[in-house]
Amino acid sequence: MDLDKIRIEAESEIEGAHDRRALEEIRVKYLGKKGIITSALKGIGGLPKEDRPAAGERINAVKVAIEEKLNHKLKVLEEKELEEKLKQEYIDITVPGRRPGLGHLHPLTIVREEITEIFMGLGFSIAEGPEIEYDYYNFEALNIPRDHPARDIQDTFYINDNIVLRTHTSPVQVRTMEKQKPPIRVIVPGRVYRSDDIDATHSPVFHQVEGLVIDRGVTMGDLKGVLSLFARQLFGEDTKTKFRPHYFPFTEPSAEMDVTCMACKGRGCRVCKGTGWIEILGSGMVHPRVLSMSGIDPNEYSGFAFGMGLDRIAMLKYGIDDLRLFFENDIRFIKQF
Ligand code: 2U9
Repeated sequence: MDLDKIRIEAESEIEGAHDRRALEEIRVKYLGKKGIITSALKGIGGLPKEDRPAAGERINAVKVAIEEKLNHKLKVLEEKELEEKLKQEYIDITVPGRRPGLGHLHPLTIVREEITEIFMGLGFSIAEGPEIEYDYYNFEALNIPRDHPARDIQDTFYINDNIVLRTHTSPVQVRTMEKQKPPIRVIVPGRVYRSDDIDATHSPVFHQVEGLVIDRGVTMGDLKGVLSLFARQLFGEDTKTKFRPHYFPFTEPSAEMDVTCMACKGRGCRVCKGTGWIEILGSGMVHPRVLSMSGIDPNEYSGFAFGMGLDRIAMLKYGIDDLRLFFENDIRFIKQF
């Protein structure tokens, strides 16, 4: 048996092993139970007695050499495997992160906040109340009797005889008057409901901002001053206002306020139908009967109230021609504001 040849062959096989499995196969081939070296060692017994020690020594030397070579190669392969694994798991921490998509305020939210900010700057606080409301707060307490056309079954969503979906945010002011002694300065933004068919300017759900001021000696002059200042802050300093007499059951006298058309600066255009003016809100001095029904003495106190459609104002401000866009939640629309 040519031990040198075995050693050289084993060493070259070890050198050529590409992975740990191949290396293990080589180990079994030479050093396993039935391996070449193991068999050689077993074969020593068959030699003449005097040759055995020398043969044993030579075979062992080859065994040790192969073992060392195997161990060395194992280390090399383990290092190579680790390196490859690390290369695969490498994370490039310098790659710019992926920005999560940011949300965006709805145009109605933007305009609502703008309006409430203006009134908060004038000392108003924000009041809120239920959208499902008693008939009493929505109608009766606002001087809208049972037979009033505003109560028409066609306009109002009735839950039952006594409960409705509020048709305006006014019941919140009634609740405020019951709870709070004057002076009262509240602004009431909220969702309201009317049984309208849907088109470019109507929706069964829409939004209002209403306000109420009550104190001793409040006059129509205060109403005009506050609402004109509001219009100038919302639409720009050179906005003019005009008050036209109107009728509401809950205010007396009542007036609608027009502002110079924001689309044509008052010159006359399609938006203002050539008039140069746009109607923006309703207002009036709170009806004495409304005050007394909520426990406020009309001989001691007076006040004014106003109401505006938030959807309509947002449409005018941004030049949106279809109300339905507000409710469709198309991100391409929302993102423009
Ligand atoms: C109380 C007393 C009085 C609220 C008012 C209006 C005039 C008004 C409309 C504008 C367009 C509603 O969205 S709209 O259809 N509102 O014109 N609202 S005065 O008056 C009140 C409210 C509460 C206790």
